[in-house]
Amino acid sequence: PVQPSSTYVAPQPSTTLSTVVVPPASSSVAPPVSSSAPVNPGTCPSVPSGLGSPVSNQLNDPFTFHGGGKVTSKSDWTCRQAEISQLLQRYELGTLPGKPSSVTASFSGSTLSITVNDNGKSISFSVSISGRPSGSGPHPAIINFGTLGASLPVPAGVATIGFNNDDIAAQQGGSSRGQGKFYTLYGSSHSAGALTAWAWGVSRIIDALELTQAQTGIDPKRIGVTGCSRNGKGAIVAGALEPRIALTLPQESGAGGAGCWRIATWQKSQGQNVQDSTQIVQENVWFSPNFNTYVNNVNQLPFDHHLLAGLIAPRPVYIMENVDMEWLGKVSTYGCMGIARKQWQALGALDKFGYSQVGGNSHCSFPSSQQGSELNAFIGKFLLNNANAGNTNIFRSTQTHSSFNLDNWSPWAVPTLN
Ligand code: MCU
Repeated sequence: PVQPSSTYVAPQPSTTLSTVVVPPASSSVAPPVSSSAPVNPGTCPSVPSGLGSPVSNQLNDPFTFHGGGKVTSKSDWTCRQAEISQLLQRYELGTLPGKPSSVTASFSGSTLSITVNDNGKSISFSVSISGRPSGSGPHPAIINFGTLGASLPVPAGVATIGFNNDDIAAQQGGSSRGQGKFYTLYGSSHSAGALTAWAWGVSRIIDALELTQAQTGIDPKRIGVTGCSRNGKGAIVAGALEPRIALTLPQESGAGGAGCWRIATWQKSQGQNVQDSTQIVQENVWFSPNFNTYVNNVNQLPFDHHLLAGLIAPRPVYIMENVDMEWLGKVSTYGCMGIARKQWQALGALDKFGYSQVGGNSHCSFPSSQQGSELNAFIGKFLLNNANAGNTNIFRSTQTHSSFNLDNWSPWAVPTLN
């Protein structure tokens, strides 16, 4: 039987209190990295409007604000994350809309149906929840980008939520720009690229899980997100833009995901056949059209993807890459994530950062060498609440990468943030 719908209605100035369903506590706290949070919560420094000085042959300093001040505390870090989110949205990803005016959800069989009203329009989409553990729970779940099962093995005790991300924003080459339900709500010329639109969709799934917890048995505070390749780019961006994601698991996301633009450009100058910013915007609509202005001069960007990953810190992340895939940036993901890791280091959270690069497997077929002591440790510890699930401080590649020096590319100091 169809369960009764639950509705979250964001407080509107004109809405009387009696019609407002109070949002769950978790969503009433302004998330630090979403654009639905105030641009400058509290006492954060204002974000200068310009690009700032170019940064060449190194990655931008996570611990210096765009305006020049130093990040010296955890509360500074929260401000810096809000700033980085804003800069990424401005120059690369496009704008992430804030919380919609209403989200309604119902659960029937294994289908969670979600209706979103915003901007005077309405859309509906649904996700399937498979592998729900027996027992009342609540149980953790992993949102998988794509309609089929996850490319990685989801262990028992964890449900899988199949998210048809292409339904929210198409990714069928340049001519698919502005197609999908996100653009039905916000207009086909909205600045958001597909990655941002998908992150918005993930947020709506979590809104719906918060509303239907009694029916689904899924714990909205223990939600992981995964996807492989282009959908791995989606997973890392969702983890970055949605602070309610408890575990981010991007698989072989490569260029535009765990890779850094500057490192790919440098690899290309060394004659390597790696996907770079100039090529990626011609292949597909993952990024905002705003990004086109910068793809020929990525040194101008006040960020790179180590800072995209840093929006997740100190939440847990486990990044899987393939050492055989030069096109996907075997060096650019190694370097980018090796430097991203310093943000977890500054926060005393190295046990929540994993980067693992192995080979011998074809693209998106999960290698068993990453399963027992790595993936299962992350899922066990951070979704199944098993503190003894294993070591989750991982940084490894089966290749030496002697041509790339992590410290030369990150000459800035790493503070201890308290
Ligand atoms: C790794 O993601 C992409 C890559 O960016 C593209 O250049 C390539 O065409 O496709 C990859 C992918 O999504 O493979 C399924």
